[in-house]
This record gives sequence, structure tokens and C-alpha cells, in this order.
Amino acid sequence: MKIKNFILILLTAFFCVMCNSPKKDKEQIISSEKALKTDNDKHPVLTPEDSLKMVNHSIEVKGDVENTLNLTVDSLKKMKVATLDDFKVVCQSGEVKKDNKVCKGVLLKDILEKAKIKQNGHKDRNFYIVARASDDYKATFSWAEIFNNPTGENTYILFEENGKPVKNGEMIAICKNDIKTGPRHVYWLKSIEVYKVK
Ligand SMILES: Nc1nc2c(c(=O)[nH]1)N[C@H]1C(S)=C(S)[C@@H](COP(=O)(O)O)O[C@H]1N2
Ligand SMILES: [Mo]
Repeated sequence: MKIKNFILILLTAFFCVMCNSPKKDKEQIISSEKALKTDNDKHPVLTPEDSLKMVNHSIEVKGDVENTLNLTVDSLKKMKVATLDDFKVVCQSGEVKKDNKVCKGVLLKDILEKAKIKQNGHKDRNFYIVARASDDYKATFSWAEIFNNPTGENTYILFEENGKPVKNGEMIAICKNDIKTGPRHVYWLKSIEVYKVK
């Protein structure tokens, strides 16, 4: 009888350990995700030297495209340049981060048309476009947004703000008709990547 009880206690203890350990792992994962999220939520203030290291003099258009492009401010100036009035950068929090009277840039749509997305017939439309910065901040667009929606006429790669070269890199991806324009305002722009949904 005593041995039976002993085995029972052993088994109960064993199951308790088995049930608790994955829970602990899960808790640890959640807390590290939380830490990451808090870091991501910050608006980092870099020294001028460090922010200079993030600047790219050209952006690469790559992925599922016929022509990989390397675009500079000069090459954008040779494309169809648009002037935008009153462009505010508003953070998800509602805070106005930037208030530009005029900006100059080129439609992302025109850039993608130049790069030619590799489409296999007219039903092959499930592509997403990533605008990525050197700090790995990124924003995503869909094929339909750019080519079959008014957003396509409002998504630009900017190179000039208020008559001056843009700050924080040489080119910035923006979407003028977003409700909060901060999230898809990608400065230190490094690449525009086209991928097909698998
Ligand atoms: N490369 C890069 N672009 C970015 C961010 C960033 O951290 N890195 N922050 C975004 C956020 S959260 C906002 S609100 C706007 C304005 O941010 P700023 O105040 O850092 O200029 O830029 C966006 N673009
Ligand atoms: Mo933000």
C-alpha cells in the first residue's frame, strides 16, 4: 500500500513538472516578445554620426521583377516628378511628427512599372511590395493597392521636402492617403522588394 502511494505521488509530481515546464517557456517567450515590442515602439534619437551611417545613396528595386533597378535622387529626377502639398507625418499615437508644406517625389507605381513585376498572365496579381530601411524598419503595400486602387496615385518615393533634400536619408517612401501617415513613412530607405504570395 505504501509503495502504491509512493508511486502515485511520484507520478503526480512527474505530471506536474511536465505540465508546468512548457507554460514557463511560453511565459518567457511572451515576456521577450514584450521587450522587443517596447524597443520597437521607441522613436530612437541617434547621434548625427550614427544617423549618417543609415543613409543610402541609392535604393535597390528587386525581387520578382524583370529589371532590378538602382535608383538615386538624380535618376528619380529624370522620371515623372510630382509635387505634393501639405504632407503631415502623423504617428500611430496621433502625434504630428512632421508638417511639410511641399514635397517632391516619384510615384512608386511608376518605379514598379519600370522594374516590371514578373506576372504570369493577368490573374497573377498576388504580390506584396516591401519598402525597407537600413534600420530594417519596413512598410508593406499590395499589388492591388498600387495598381487597382487610389492608393497607387498617393504612394511616393520622396526626395525633397520644402525645397530641400529630405532629412534622414536621401529618399523616403510615403503613402499620402493613409489615416496615420507615420507607419508607411519609411526614411533611410534602402530597398523596394517585390514578392509573390506563396
Ligand atoms: N527607417 C525608419 N523609418 C521610420 C521609423 C523608424 O524607426 N525607422 N519610424 C516610423 C514612425 S513610428 C513614425 S511616426 C514616423 C516618424 O518618425 P520620427 O519621429 O522617428 O521621424 O516615421 C516612421 N518611419
Ligand atoms: Mo510612430
